[in-house]
Amino acid sequence: MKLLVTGGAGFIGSNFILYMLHQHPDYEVINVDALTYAGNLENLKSVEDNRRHSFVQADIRDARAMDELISHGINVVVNFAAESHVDRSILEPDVFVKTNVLGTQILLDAARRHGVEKFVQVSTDEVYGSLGETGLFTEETPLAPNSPYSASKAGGDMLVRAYHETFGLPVNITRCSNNYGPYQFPEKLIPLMISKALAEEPLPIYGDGLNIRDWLFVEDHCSAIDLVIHQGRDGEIYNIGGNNERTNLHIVKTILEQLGKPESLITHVKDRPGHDRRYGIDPSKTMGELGWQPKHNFESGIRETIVWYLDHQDWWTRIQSGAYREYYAKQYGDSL
Ligand code: NAD
Ligand code: TDX
Repeated sequence: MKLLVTGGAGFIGSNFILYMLHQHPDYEVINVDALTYAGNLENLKSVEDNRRHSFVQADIRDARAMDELISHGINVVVNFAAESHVDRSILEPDVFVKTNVLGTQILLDAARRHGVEKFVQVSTDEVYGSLGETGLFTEETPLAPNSPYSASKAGGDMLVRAYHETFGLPVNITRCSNNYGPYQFPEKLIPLMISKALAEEPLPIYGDGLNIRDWLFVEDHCSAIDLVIHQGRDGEIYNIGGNNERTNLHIVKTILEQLGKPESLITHVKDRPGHDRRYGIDPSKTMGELGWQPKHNFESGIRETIVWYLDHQDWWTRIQSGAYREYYAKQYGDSL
């Protein structure tokens, strides 16, 4: 089996490549990534010499490059490549549409031309919008994206659906809740707060901090995608989540407590515009049809993650360089 993994130098993509190479000793993985600010080949250092993994630096918006790559006997495409950070989509929506919508369409076209056996679109619960105090997102929940990021992911999903209906391309869409774990870029809530707490800098909580996210350890997301590749019924959507709803304040207090830092570091800042209040995934279809079960509970997963960031300070301090600082200057100006 030959897999093309897009965005394989990012957080989830790199965890997925490590997982698949380990899980399937006869699979070959071709990793295509443009190496934007979020792509980091250091994540894949442990498979540098593995002959079943190869890396190609290219952009999914480059139709010629994607066609050439997929023409070489690719069985499965798993599309992780995306602009993934909601706050950046508020500052600069344009690249989100280009990569997440147009890039997806370019991949779909190449997959169709070369008859791939499965195209898996890695999407997000954010396409469903925001929940009230009760209820969960099912695969039938209408799409109601609220940020340029989630709107662009919903646009990509719609094209995936259309290529199945119109051209019979064998596709699946997975919609996962918030991931955490090793190699997550330190702009996302958990690694950002770990790095701020260690530096004893203010921890910026948007609004009242009572927004709820449904957290899943990244390896559990990878195992679900593996099952979707092999057992997903063509054209179906699969929601992925581990029933771990927590408020942002709870997450931040857990991190501070485990690092032995004071809660006085918590600083409430201006709320994110269009900030979704609550996400919660109903994973019963994925569990029932594919037999998926997450292995990590949140308490042990967050402990493991904090230890990983403590042990890999080099990894994230190197990232927090020039371009990272420029982004925060735009995001907060002088207010923090
Ligand atoms: P990430 O930002 O860490 O990684 C994205 C990767 O895509 C990077 O390596 C980047 O270089 C690459 N990339 C960006 N634009 C590209 C382009 N035009 N061509 C080729 N490569 C490009 O993101 P992540 O958190 O690993 O998310 C991966 C996927 O999973 C995304 O599609 C995201 O929407 C989805 N997702 C993420 C989460 C989460 O909690 N992080 C949850 C659900 C779904
Ligand atoms: O500094 C912060 N302060 C804060 O209060 C940051 C970065 C975030 N937050 C809040 C906003 C959210 O309610 O924490 C929550 C989580 O924020 P992010 O880590 O930015 O994640 P989120 O916006 O929920 O989106 C994530 O999950 C779904 C990923 O970034 C997406 O790619 C994925 O689709």
